[in-house]
Amino acid sequence: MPSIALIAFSDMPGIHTLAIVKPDAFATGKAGKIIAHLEAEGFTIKAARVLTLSPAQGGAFYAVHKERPFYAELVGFMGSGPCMPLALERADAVAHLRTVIGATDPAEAAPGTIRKLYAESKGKNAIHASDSDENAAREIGFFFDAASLA
Ligand code: 3AN
Repeated sequence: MPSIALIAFSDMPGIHTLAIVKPDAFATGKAGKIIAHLEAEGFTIKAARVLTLSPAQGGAFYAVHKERPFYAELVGFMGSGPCMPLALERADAVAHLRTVIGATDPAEAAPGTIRKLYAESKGKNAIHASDSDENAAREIGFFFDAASLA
């Protein structure tokens, strides 16, 4: 259950979202470029951490994909090295970040998007982004408590 402060943080409609710089981006030294790209798009970093997800953490975060054929691959990949969850703030945060990251498959991502620039495959696709305000609140609460949100 999120704390009262976290609910207040996440309740301002549309201005918060969660990104995760994925392990492939860390492995290829692209994390800094991706963060710079996000800042250039007007996102402010409200909280950040670097961690390697345990199988339990990865499984819980992606529980919504439990029935998908790539679930085990996804959880294994997300726990294969460090990743960086970022709580981000900007007007129209969820929709704008989805546009900035591009399509799931980098081969289909629009030119200039993060996945087109830095991702290599549907699985190793450099960055996660929340897909709704509701999921943004849940996902921010998954990684950050109220005290760690600026
Ligand atoms: P998105 O991240 O663009 O919202 P989703 O929600 O369809 O995409 O998938 C969640 C994550 O699952 C993706 N970011 C990607 O890492 C992984 N994924 C999706 N499709 C595949 C696939 N066919 N093979 C391996 N991993 C996949």
